[in-house]
Amino acid sequence: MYWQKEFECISVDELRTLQNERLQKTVAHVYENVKYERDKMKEIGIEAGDIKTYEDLYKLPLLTKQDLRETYPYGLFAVPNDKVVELHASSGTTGKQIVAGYTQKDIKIWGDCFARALTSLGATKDDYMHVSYGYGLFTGGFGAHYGAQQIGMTIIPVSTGNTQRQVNIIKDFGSTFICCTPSYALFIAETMKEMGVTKSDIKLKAGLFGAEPWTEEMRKEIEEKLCKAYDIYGLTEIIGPGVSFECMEQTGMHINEDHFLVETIDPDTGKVLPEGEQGELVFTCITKEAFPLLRYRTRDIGILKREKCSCGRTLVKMLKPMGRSDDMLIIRGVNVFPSQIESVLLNLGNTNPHYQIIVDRVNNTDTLDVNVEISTEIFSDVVSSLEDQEKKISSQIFSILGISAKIHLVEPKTIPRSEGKAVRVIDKRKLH
Ligand code: DLL
Repeated sequence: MYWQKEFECISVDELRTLQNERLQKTVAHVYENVKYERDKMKEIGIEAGDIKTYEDLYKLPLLTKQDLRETYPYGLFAVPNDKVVELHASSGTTGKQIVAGYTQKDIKIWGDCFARALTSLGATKDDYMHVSYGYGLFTGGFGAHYGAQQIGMTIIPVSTGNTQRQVNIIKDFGSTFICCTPSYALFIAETMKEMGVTKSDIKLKAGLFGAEPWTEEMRKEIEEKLCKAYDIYGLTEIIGPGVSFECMEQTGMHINEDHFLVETIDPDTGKVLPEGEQGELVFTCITKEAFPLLRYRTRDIGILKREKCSCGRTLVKMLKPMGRSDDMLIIRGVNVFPSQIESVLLNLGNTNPHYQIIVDRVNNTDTLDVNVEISTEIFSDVVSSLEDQEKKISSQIFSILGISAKIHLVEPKTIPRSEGKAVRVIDKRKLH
């Protein structure tokens, strides 16, 4: 099922024409209304009229989080305040928050983007949409809400927290779709088990999970314990959730390319890479009015795949982001993404997907410790062989990453749960 078939299944030629038209219009809008961007363009000797097609994109300067901080809070807004109907923000881990503004039209576009994700999974107005993303400045709750609202689904805006109550609501209200972070989905499943609620007691058909990286192994766990699990991606700076979404094929997320142009670049040199090569994702908004960022560097590392999808959509797919280039840990010189460690843990079975990676520096040498919860059954059964298990995990990590890690198997429920994005890494090194 499609929400806007004419755009989701558009031919590549038609798409390019549409993108070029929209790009020209947006660049002109930004050039006219955002002094900061205009100055940046002038500095390198270009003006709006120089950007005519998709191929000219590379001429535009790249925008970074630093530019957003320098213009905090409204310096990159392209419309006056009376046209802005809503603000969202992302706190990030360091520095000032990023503030994004929306006009009424931008909100409609956002809703359409999320509605495409939901309809691709078969959602209709007969469905009950359980939203456990946080409502507030975070874009998760409202993005899911606006999408479901456009479809006419029955929205249950639970937001985060009070997980037992969430389980009761899922069961009693008959939620058929759910949205939350993948780590919270597992927490809900765990709570269900404790409450004696089984999968057959609930009606969930599918969940749209995102806002943090997650692995195929984690998908398997969620599907076993809760419902079919689909990925959804986005970031506050571009629009929020719905920049791209997974269809039922589950082989990557279709980017809503009629709204957002995508490039991959080499994160070190900024050079544009050919489609299909792994690199940093860069987005350009071509329909937004209030906060239309041009060539925004996401720091997310991804791969683009343009191929015929069995769902009929022609929109390019991005493979699950492997992590962010700024979340990447460099441990004893080796680049490590937390998701690589997660894969090892979940592949081994009998560990829970609850873990924390602790990096420190002792006597000028980086140390890597991983606390991992194991299931209750295993913990009480094999206490004597815990050490063997720890060694096994450590040697797996060594064979994949080439660095040694100290593994600590810990009792179930000792690693703090998060209702939003999980905190997977504690870096105690004072390197910044
Ligand atoms: O997390 C928007 C969102 C809400 C997306 C709900 C999906 C669902 P921010 O808080 O600005 O916005 O964080 C954006 O989160 O740059 C990625 O690093 C990461 N991220 C988002 N979705 C995914 C995903 C929201 N599906 C940052 N897989 C992005 C991996 C993701 N990482």
